[in-house]
Amino acid sequence: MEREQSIIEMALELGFDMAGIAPLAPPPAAERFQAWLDDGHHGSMAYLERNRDRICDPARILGGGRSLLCLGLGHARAPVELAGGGRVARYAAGRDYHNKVGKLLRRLGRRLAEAGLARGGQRSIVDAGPLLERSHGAEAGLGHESKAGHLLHRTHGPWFFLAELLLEEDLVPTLDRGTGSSPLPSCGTCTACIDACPTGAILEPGVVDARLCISYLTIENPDPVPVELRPHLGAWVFGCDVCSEVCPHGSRAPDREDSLGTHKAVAEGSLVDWLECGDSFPEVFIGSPLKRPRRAGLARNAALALGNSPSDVGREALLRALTGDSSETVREAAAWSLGRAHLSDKGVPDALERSRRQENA
Ligand code: B12
Repeated sequence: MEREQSIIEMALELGFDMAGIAPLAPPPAAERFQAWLDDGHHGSMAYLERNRDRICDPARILGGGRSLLCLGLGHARAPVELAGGGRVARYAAGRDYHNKVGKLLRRLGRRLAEAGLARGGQRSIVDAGPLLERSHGAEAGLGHESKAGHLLHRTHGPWFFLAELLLEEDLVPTLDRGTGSSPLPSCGTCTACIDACPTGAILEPGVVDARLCISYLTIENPDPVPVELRPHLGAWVFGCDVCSEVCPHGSRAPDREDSLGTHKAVAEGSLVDWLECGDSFPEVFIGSPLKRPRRAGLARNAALALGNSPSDVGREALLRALTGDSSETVREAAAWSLGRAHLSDKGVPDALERSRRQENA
């Protein structure tokens, strides 16, 4: 059996849902990526700017690297909602995928080396590495680039993670060998994702302005969420799945809830718990991707979501956060939510006035 075919079969046997080979060369979308950075669409994600050169020329990541084994793992599951309200992006509801996929990648690397299929050095990357994963994934035949910027797979639609093994082995790219999965039909005239995005973050097909994307605003952005965008966050407290949910290509994706499970903080927590978790944050969210925005970021998001879906218990928690939270960003988010949803409730205008004076003192 050919070396390339054996490598791909080994990846699938180990549990990946898709695998393909691309050259370890500049990604086809390198120019689009540079333009995206130049336009400032990355917001405060400085690591993308810092890694610009390596992202555009990934051979620099592994000196002597020749090939890129691109892999995908499905993560579709039913919508995830906290008890009492608050939505979490589906990929983040369970254990941290970086750990699971990272382990799988390293195991695959070891097996390939043991079988003599990948000699020399290798490096594994999941998400955080300096690589334009979707562009390489498309080149390796895993799927088709969508108007929302996703890579769409024939079966999993947008609901899969990408990961890569950089190899020194010189391998024939999947598409050159004519064995790549047949390409998906393109988005065609469908604009469901562009139309549905609550904040208009998809500026044109394939161009997402992260600064408007709810995923960025609730996960990566350490600052206050711009006031005009807050109502559009709705119930999203971590990430957003709207552009994936409306994509017709995702409707047949197999359910993978069991793969990462549901983290206790999601299964048993509420927006109020998340707003008030305080010093227990590291313990409560251990092993979960929800740690990414840190305690104040997640509490800020919970405060805003409570303002977008008012309740009595939410109002009491917001009043406590208004004066008691150690983060100015959280206190300010609580003030906004109380002003938006509870201004006519007894005691709220006074509490807001007192806190305004305190903040200005
Ligand atoms: C930074 C980042 C973000 C940022 C910016 C997103 C963005 N669109 O650029 C924010 C925080 C907003 C984000 C959000 C999400 N992300 Co993200 N993110 C990344 C990261 C780390 C880098 C992406 C990047 O460099 N963006 C810059 C732009 C220029 O690159 P790009 O979007 O990949 O470029 C492609 C498209 O724009 C498209 N394209 C460009 N022009 C055109 C023109 C046309 C006509 C068309 C059709 C397409 C097209 O082609 C480009 C190359 O393939 C990658 C991991 C990685 N290392 O690549 C994950 C990654 C892209 N994210 C991922 C996920 C799952 C998400 C979310 C769904 C999470 C969520 N539920 O909240 C959302 C989806 C939002 C969206 N519609 O993009 C997955 C995507 C998997 C997949 N099947 O596509 C990745 C690959 C992580 C992973 N390892 O699985 N993300």
